[in-house]
Amino acid sequence: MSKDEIFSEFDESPSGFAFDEKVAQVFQDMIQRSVPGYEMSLSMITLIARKYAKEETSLYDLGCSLGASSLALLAGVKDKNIQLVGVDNSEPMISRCAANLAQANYNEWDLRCEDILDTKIVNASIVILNFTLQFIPLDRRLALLETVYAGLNPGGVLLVSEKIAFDEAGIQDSMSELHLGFKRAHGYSELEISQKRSALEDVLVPESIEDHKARFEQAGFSWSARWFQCFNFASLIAFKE
Ligand code: GEK
Repeated sequence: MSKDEIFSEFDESPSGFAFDEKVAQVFQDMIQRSVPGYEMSLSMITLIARKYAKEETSLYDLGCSLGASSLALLAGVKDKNIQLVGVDNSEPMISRCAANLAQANYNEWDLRCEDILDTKIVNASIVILNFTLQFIPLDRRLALLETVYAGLNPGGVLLVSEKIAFDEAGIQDSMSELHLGFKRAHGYSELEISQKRSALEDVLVPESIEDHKARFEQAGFSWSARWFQCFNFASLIAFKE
């Protein structure tokens, strides 16, 4: 696994964060060292897939990156006749994802390099947005969830993992500090942390759990619940009756 050192040198003319070749190359290391609970959430996705994936349906991984969440889903449905649809608008991510799925011996998949806002969802039993919704402009998020809801079969679920925000300033500060501690403990320097934070400003926009739950309801989901949280990162499930 290549080490993420993208923000280690001082950049005099910084630009916004992009999922380009450089990021794709080190992405596995970057997400593991930046997102507390990431590995644990992937292993739970396998268990959730085991329960909710239905025969002869599709599973959609929206913002699939290198395929870690796709592989987690597929590990839960080995004995079922399921099609995986992986979508990402970064070509360097999608081409590596294809190689990773092939290496894991999964053949029944359809990988698309497209904007998830254009993805047609059909006959789905699970749709997953694993740390992807946070990159979608706020005013497009409801329409995306409505499309997901329409494409899910009854009994289907949407899984969403996100960086989250807190309404109370004290909690927000504490959770941000704990997240900083996590990054430091994983070897990121103060320069790397601050340069990445600036690059992600206005690119990654977190919302509160309450806002996510309200949007799920607005999109039509019957219930939703948080099934995992580590500091300011959480995973939710929303159910279509
Ligand atoms: C994992 N799920 O390892 N359309 C398509 N893809 C997009 C869009 C968009 N509009 N916006 C962002 N992406 C993965 C991790 S990463 C999370 C997902 C992170 C893609 C983007 O190219 C990137 O690959 C992914 O969403 C987000 O579980 O970087 O924190």
